Amino acid sequence: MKTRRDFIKISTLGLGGIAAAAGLSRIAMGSSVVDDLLKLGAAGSDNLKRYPTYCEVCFWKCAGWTYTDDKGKILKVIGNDEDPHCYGRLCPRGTGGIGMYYDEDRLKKPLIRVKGAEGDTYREASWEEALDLVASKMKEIAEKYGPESFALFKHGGPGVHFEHLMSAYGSDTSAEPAFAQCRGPRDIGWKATYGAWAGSPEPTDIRDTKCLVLIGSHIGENMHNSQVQEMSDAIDRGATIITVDPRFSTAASKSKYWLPIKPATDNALLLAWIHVVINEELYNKKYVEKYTLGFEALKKHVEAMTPEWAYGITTIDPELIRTTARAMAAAAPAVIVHPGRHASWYGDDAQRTRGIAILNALFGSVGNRGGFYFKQEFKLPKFPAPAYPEPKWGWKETLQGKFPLASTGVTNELIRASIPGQTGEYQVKAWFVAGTNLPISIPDKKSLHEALHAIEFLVVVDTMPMDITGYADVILPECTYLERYDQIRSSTSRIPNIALRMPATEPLYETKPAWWIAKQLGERLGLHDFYNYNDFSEVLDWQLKQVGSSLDEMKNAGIKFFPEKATALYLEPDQDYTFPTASGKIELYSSELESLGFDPMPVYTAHEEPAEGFYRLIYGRAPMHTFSRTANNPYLHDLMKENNVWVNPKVADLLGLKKDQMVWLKNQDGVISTYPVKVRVTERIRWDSVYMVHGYGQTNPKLRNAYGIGASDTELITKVKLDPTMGGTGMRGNFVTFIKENPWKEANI
Ligand code: MGD
Ligand code: SF4
Repeated sequence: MKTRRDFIKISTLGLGGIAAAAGLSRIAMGSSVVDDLLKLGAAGSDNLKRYPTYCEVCFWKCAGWTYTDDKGKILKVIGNDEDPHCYGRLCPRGTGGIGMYYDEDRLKKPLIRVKGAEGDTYREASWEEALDLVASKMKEIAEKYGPESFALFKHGGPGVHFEHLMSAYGSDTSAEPAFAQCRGPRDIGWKATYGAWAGSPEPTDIRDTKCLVLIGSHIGENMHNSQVQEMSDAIDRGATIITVDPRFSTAASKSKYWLPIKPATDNALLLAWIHVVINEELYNKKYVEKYTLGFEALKKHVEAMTPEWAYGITTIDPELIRTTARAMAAAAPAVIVHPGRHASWYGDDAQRTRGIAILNALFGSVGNRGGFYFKQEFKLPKFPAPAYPEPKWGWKETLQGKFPLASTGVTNELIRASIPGQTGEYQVKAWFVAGTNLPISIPDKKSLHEALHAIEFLVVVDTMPMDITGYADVILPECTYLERYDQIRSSTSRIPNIALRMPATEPLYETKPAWWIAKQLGERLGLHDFYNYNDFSEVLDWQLKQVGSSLDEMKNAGIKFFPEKATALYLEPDQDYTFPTASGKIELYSSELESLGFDPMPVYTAHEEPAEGFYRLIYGRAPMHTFSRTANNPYLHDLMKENNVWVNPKVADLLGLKKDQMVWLKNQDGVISTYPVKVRVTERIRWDSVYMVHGYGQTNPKLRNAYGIGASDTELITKVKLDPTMGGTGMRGNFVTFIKENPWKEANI
């Protein structure tokens, strides 16, 4: 049955034919995008103007300079030499960020859904009409159900502007996938141990480390800039790299030790490592005694968790477990067992991070050079505005008492709260979506579709006609990060610093910045007091002046450093230090977890195994793409057009699969990938698993580069294991098999 919100094609009404504005069209196939961009940028560089920005292509937020020629045409974006996020060099994605600006498929005008007997389409609208419609719907929903039932899903730059709008309107029913689909479980596990989130960027002192342990965190493919640069330096300095991954990843290829672990068994390896470190007395006795709580309980807990025990679970040779534990200890405290980033794998992910956090504590790496530094941050004062109204309920109530450690909205639970009858009185009725492509980023498509079908109104703010826009009632086109002001970046680092993003040129087409869209809506809702300025540059200038800077200064410098806070980066020998946990100590044994009914120390739980003929689906990143946001970027698309599915040669032989053969993947619930994907036969993946890069398989034909190319991992993730501590969606318990003949022949896909 077709539903009102079935995915529809965006109407072609008036949308085609606008060529890339400034003649910087598609770079020839096979050329190096970075070289070409630099050549373009170098031409006539005497007349170039530069404007500070920070990158939006991923969330490392590297600061850089956007260069334009004398006609205002954007030529290149390069790193800011002073910036500790990038050390003057953007990654390929950041360099190709101008492809977001030049993408001919960009959203260009506001669009409003039009119902029709043949199916729905979209028509172009003026900003006036589109904003009036959204504001009137917001008023209607607030009157009928209360503002709390209007939920915000957000991610990235636009998020903060719509968060302000929704808070002023009376709703804190909001969430972003960076929590429950990404690093939430990690941050909760870290907090239970050290009292604070690991955060972003993670305070890993890779620059000075002697040993870096990557357990499912594939730095190098997940191109977090300064981490990659520091890791490369560390390798040159002879640091030991240990990589635990069922796949011979790029990081594994640079490692002294590769532990090709059986997927879903990492907790057993961590516990065995802890066992060795304690049993062989390799731990930092002074540190453990001074700063930790629960050592004796931990010792007892891991007594039987020998490398031999772990071997039966992980398939890792016990001697290799011992050797790597000793290598870490030899480097301690300059050792980093990396906390990872995308951590929502198996549903016991906060506990896996606890294992990682505990191991670091035994080595004394937190607060020591070459381990983890105490992060420094600089907070700007908030621009004056009235207090937000107190919502009657919000994201927390939608959890209905579950997930007690969730400290921010849980996307999947807001989706559930949008399906009638699921959360009683806490019923979400409408969505505001900004900067997140939910159909590609949230697993369990069935629930997502049920929710999309049930809600009364959906407004999407995006730069591109991504899959989510196809469900919207109103689409509002935001300009790209190169064409707008946004909030000041004030992320954590070794030295407190801030960075400015400002427009390098006028927005193309009829696109507008998020701050402008939010302000326009706020004013239509009568929330004038929350928008006491004409232009967002006034907000930034006011904030900067409170801390002794100004917009003019930041326009010239791009980035500014402030003196270190009272807390130094590292502990002094024998220094007293209070960690922000309830006990003031690093909690090897967590009474908080225990009091909430969770294991106070991490345990190994066996996870479901694939049925015969099925292989565990694991997914990850490529250095030239970020999730789905770069899929259509002309420059980055040229660098990597499609994903492929990695298959071990033994499996390929068994099933008669050949290199580059197109296959469809079918999961344990009978869901078949919409599009086929090429087979890559490689020893670099274990026989029991297959691997693919996330972000492909876009279904909107308006994305002319990305449409129908590669397979979507998300659509095959129909089963999720929720982390009971915080609601994260463990996504790696799905299994696939191969289909060689087109299963969609009759459907003509
Ligand atoms: P994207 O798919 O890149 O990631 O989830 P999302 O943030 O949803 O979608 C970003 C959307 O923002 C796109 O529609 C893009 O066009 C839009 N956009 C980009 N720039 C702007 C802008 O300046 N303004 C506006 N308004 N919109 C913009 C990421 C999430 O996905 C995360 S953080 C992780 S770690 C998870 N990874 C992951 C995975 O690896 N596999 C699977 N299956 N699911 C995953 N989900 C999670
Ligand atoms: Fe941009 Fe690359 Fe930095 Fe991410 S790591 S913010 S994509 S330059």
